[in-house]
Amino acid sequence: MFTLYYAAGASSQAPHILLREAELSFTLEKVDLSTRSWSGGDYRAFNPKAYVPALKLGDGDVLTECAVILQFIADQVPAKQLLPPTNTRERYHALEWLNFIATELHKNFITPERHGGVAANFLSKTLQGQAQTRLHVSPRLDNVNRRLTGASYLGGEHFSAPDAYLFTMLTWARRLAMDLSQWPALQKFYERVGQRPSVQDTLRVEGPPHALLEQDQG
Ligand SMILES: N[C@@H](CCC(=O)N[C@@H](CS)C(=O)NCC(=O)O)C(=O)O
Repeated sequence: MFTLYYAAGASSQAPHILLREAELSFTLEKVDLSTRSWSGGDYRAFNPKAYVPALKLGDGDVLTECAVILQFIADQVPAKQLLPPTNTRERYHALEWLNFIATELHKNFITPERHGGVAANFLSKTLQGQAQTRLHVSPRLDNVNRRLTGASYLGGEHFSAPDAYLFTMLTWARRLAMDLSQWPALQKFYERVGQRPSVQDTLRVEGPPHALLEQDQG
């Protein structure tokens, strides 16, 4: 049994989707990132990095870092091919995507602003910060759009772990008012993946993310 520590609409959405794709048994613990607390008290006492996702394993061990948690989940159920087998060229290309999404998309979505002096990984809540984010992220989305032109998923025709991560990044793009129709393959991917039962269940269970308003400096 696994426990996923998450916040609505945060990067933890990707492992949430993948746990459902994997049909693994898991429970959810919601973390309030503004107060860094959860039903068990101070979240930092549980995860000193203070961010989500974190995945608690059956033996009490805790895994962090989204791209690694996704690999762990996929490797629990090899038959579902949520990642290609190890030591294959396809596996390395899948890892290439996980790394690209983590370092080129995820990190570039995170604002350099520091909210109220608190160093935290959040999307920008100011119009200026959001404009800067769009500038950084757009050329990276061009690259993903190129890959998806003529392919249904990042690995080809089969949904796999990087697709869950990319989907979450595209929800962020939309929250930052980026019009996905400028990337036709990305737009189709977003609609295709958004129809998966795992994604619909995840979105329903998590509920809406915090709104990003200029005046909301939380
Ligand atoms: N390096 C981490 C970053 C995770 C991250 O940015 N989490 C954000 C939500 S998407 C968060 O929890 N921010 C709150 C904070 O930094 O205090 C990963 O790849 O998992």
